[in-house]
Amino acid sequence: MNGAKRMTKVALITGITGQDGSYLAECLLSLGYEVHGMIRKASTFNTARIDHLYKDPHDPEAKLFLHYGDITDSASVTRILEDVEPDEAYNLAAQSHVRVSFDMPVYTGQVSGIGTACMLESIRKSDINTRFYQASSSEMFGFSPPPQNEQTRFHPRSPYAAAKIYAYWITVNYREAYGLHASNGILFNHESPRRGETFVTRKITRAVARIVAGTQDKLYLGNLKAKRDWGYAPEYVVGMVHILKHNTPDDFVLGTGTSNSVEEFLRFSFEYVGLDWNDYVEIDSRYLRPAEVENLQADPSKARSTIGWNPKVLAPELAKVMIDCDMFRCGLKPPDEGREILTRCGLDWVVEPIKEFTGQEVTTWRNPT
Ligand code: NAP
Ligand code: G4F
Repeated sequence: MNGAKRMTKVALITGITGQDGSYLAECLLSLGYEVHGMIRKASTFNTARIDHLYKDPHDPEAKLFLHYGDITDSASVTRILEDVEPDEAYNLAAQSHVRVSFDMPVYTGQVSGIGTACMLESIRKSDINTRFYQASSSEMFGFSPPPQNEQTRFHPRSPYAAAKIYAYWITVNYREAYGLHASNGILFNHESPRRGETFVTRKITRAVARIVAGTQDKLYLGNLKAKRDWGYAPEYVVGMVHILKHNTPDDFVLGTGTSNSVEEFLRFSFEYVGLDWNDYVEIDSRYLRPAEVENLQADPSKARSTIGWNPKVLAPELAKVMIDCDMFRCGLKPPDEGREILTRCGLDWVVEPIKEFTGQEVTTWRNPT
């Protein structure tokens, strides 16, 4: 059986090419794990966020291994699980864009909902001793008023949220029915310089950099009144690891406990570079959603008291970290307060793999836990 015969811990990450997958891979590698990731076959390269971690598998130093698969293809899921025999499996794969889920409701259900059942059933059948993490979402709370915690009623407002609620409950079900060590991390929004460009924070910070660079005039957005509990993604992947280290499988809300509107995020992003957002932002109804989640704010007290997880970076600082990085990417000299913020928060182990940002070719991490 896995685990008993190995000295090195082995982790499998689905969604390793995404924002969280890349930070989680770095985090686990820095903790000495051998990390395996499922990647999708695409006609173009989709590994930009993890390229700096990859070494040829023939290199004796290689600790990161990639496997082609798809979370909806149970044959590939089973093959990878049986080959890797992970001690820990982190299921981060998803169609994760809420607005897009209204355009692709069936596909979103297959990937973000049924995909989780594929993983769990493969683990159960193969009898591998694996701790399982499911990337659940605060979006599941939907209409329920804040603060939201593990007891708050789910009321989905999108096909994405409905799919994630299925995934949440199938994870609980496999824990209760088969005794799997299966846990849900119910994560509130978390962002970073690696955030996809179509999520609102990155859309804003990228636009700020481009406006300063003179390559963009306007920023078109949807609902500015919606409020979110925005945290810093590298802190959340440490939370994921803590959730699986906890000997009792359980469900945990991770969030900062604070909340800001999109309009507030706009204000402090533009103010960081001395601009007024009102001069640049226009509303475009194509970015409105058929149903909206208006107000998310975590009550993370269970995670704080049970697994000792306590995030430090709040939205105004997060915006600065992201803008610094987006300005470097545009070839600009940013205000550069981000680095100091991360050091003050004890997060100087996170270094973006952007040569201009760090002066280094690759990410270097200290042990993050
Ligand atoms: P992301 O950047 O969109 O990454 C999603 C990952 O899933 C990518 O690696 C993507 O691969 C992969 N994927 C998509 N469809 C797949 C399929 N059919 N088979 C295998 N892999 C597939 O998302 P993220 O922000 O890192 O979030 C990670 C997870 O946490 C997601 O499940 C998301 O729903 C959940 N979550 C995120 C937040 C947040 O604020 N970030 C909050 C709560 C929950 P490609 O690169 O090939 O597209
Ligand atoms: O950045 P968003 O697209 O994130 P959203 O919908 O909250 O979802 C993210 O967080 C979830 C956790 O709660 C994750 F589960 C999910 O995978 C994803 O990571 O939108 C945030 C808010 C929304 O209210 C949206 O209506 O910003 C509003 N918004 C306003 N204008 C916009 C825009 N969102 C986007 N993406 N683009 C706009 O132009």
